This record gives sequence, structure tokens and C-alpha cells, in this order.
Amino acid sequence: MDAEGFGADPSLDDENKGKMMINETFVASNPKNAYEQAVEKYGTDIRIVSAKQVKYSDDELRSEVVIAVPKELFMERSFGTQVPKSELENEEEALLGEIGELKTQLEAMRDGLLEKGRFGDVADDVKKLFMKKGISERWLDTILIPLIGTPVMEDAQLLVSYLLEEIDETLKVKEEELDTSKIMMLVGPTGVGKTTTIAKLAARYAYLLERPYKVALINLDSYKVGAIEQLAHYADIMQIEHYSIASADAFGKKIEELGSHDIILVDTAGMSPYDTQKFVKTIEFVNTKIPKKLEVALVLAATVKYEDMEDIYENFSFLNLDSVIISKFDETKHFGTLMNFMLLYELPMSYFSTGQEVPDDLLAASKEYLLEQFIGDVHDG
Ligand SMILES: Nc1nc2c(ncn2[C@@H]2O[C@H](COP(=O)(O)OP(=O)(O)OP(=O)(O)O)[C@@H](O)[C@H]2O)c(=O)[nH]1
Ligand SMILES: [Mg+2]
Repeated sequence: MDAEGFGADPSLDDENKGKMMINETFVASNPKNAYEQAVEKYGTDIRIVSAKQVKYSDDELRSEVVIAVPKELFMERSFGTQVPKSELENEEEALLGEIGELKTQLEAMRDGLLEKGRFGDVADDVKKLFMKKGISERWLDTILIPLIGTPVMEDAQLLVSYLLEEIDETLKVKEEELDTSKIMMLVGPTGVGKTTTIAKLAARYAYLLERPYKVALINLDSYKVGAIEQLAHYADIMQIEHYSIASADAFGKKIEELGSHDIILVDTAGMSPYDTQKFVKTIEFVNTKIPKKLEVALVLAATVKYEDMEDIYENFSFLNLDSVIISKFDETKHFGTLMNFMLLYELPMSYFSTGQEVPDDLLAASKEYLLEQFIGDVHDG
């Protein structure tokens, strides 16, 4: 399809000057219907950025109306983040504020205590080792503070084992459910391996498990040149049905049509935290009313950079993630940053991708596998 640049809007009216604006696209069979959708969501006081006819990859002409709304309003209408407050909620908020203040005071006291003695030589060294491997000080402190004064803090080996056990307990795995039909959508930054993993999962369900499952693939990536062909290539080799879909409406209809399938795998466009257009589009797809639950899996590369982790989480957690698929296990020997991500956000892991080979390089997620890689790295340190 055509794609036009979307960005900050220069001609803001006085009321909205200085506010962060979000451009949202409404798609319908004609401009009027698209505009009506926008009005239904935001009322008539909206500003249209552009309106155009677009030819989608299923060859149909549709109208895209892009409007700009203040970010707060977008968040409120899209996610209901700002509900009017009742008196009770105000009281609750005041109470929470007081608790927050107490917490800050306690933390200051704790930091004061720690400044004097820290954890002692042995525990400090162990803590440093884990931090060097990528585990955050915040997480380590929550585990170590309750241990102050106990013998485990004096025994490096014991403390390392204790921390590994805590890591093991904190990690979560989403077991593979084979007895219910499901729709799984893969989202994530560009180039992490979403399409390759979809192909591997398709082969796994269609051919490699105890019985063959009825699989279909849907591609929602209308941005990347060659995205349709990339998925179609795998699907054709495996003789698995595949569809390319451009609008939330068509997506909903296709899911209904595929009602008798055991598993529908949905590929999406890779997006950076700053791709507002793709972001809005993906939210439209995720919010499509469909008869079955849509499981959203974030694909995260094991090579993820520490600086990018928080942005990735912020960007994708809006999509109500059900699990994380970790890709590119074979591309690094350092798993601390990834481990830190899993410990901080406590999302269950569903699959691991361990190489480029379709369909071989895919494993159902296991704590043992990740821990083994991580321990190898810790011991090297
Ligand atoms: N080494 C290694 N490479 C992988 C793995 N998974 C995918 N790749 C490679 O990473 C590259 C990108 O893979 P894609 O599946 O196209 O990634 P994507 O997330 O769909 O990319 P976009 O659609 O552009 O966002 C390809 O060269 C894949 O072969 C993996 O587990 N290990
Ligand atoms: Mg892709």
C-alpha cells in the first residue's frame, strides 16, 4: 500500500500548542465513514491531518483519514487511562501518596545504612559479579537486603547459588497449550526474527508435534518491501495457507473465516519505539473484535542492548503481552541483559529461537536452558 510520512504537526491551534500530538489513522470504505469513526471516538472537535484513497495489497481501495489528537486524549480514549475520579479514589490517592512518602523515607534510611557497611566484602563481590553480567542493582538489592546479617552473605559460593535460585523462581514459562485452538500474534522491533519464528512455529504445529494441527498464517506487515513474499515463501514450501491483510476489519473477517483452524499465526511489521503510525495500526489490529483470544508474543533478541530494554518494554507492553519469544540465542554468550529484562518485567517466556534454520532452530521455552546459558556466562566471570 501507499505509505505517507506522519510526524509532528506544525499547525497546532492555541489550545493544543505545546502538547504532544498523536496522529491516528481511521480506515473505511469511504472518507465519510472513516471520519465518522474518528468522530465517534473523539467527538467533532478534531483536526484532520490528511485524507486519501489507498490501494491495499488485497487490491481494494480504501480511505484513510488521519487525525491529530493530544496524546492524553488518545491514551484516554484508546486505553481508558484517565477515568473521572470519585471521592473515594481521591482519598485512596492521598493515602497512596503518604505510603509513597514513607517508602521514600525508609529507602533513604536503608541507603544510609548501606552506605556505611554495604553488604560486606563477600556479598559486595558477588553483587558486583552479577551486575557486571547485566543484572540490575535494583533487583539484586531487593534480594540481598533481607539477607543482611545472615551467614549466606559471608559465603560467596552459597550466595551465588542463592541468587541463581531466586532467578529461577522469578523466571516464568508459558507452557505450550496444545488442546485449545489459538491465535498467536508476534510483535517486536525490526529484524528480531518475527517472520522466521512464525515459519518455524508453523512447521512445528503442522508437522513436528504428535499430531498435525491445522495452521494458517496471516501477514499484517504492509510496510516492508518483500514482507508478503518472505512469509509466502515459507508457507508455500510447507503448503500452509497464508493471507496478507491490511485493515482491522479484514483481519476480523479472516479470523472468523478461519474458525476451524487450530492455530493462526499472525506476523506484524517490526517497529521502533518511535513508529507512531505502525504503533497505532498494530493497536487497531490487537483491538479487533474476534471470537477467540488473541495471544500477543513479544519477540526479543537475546542480543538486546541494555539501553534499549526499557524503551522496548514501554513500547510493547501496551499490547498486553502474553509471552516473550527470545530469538538469536546463538548470537551471544552474554545473557545478563536479557535475564535482567525477564527478572524486572516478569513476563512468561514461550519459545526460544536458536538459529536461522527453519524449522529446526526452535525450542519450547525452559528456565533450565536460559539458566544454563547464564550460569556459563557467570562462571566465565
Ligand atoms: N542467528 C540467528 N538469526 C536469526 C534468528 N532468527 C532470525 N534470524 C535472522 O534474522 C534476520 C531477520 O529475521 P526476520 O524473521 O526477517 O525478522 P523480522 O523480525 O520478521 O524482521 P522485520 O519484519 O523486518 O521486522 C534473518 O536473517 C533471519 O534469518 C536466530 O534465532 N538466530
Ligand atoms: Mg518480518
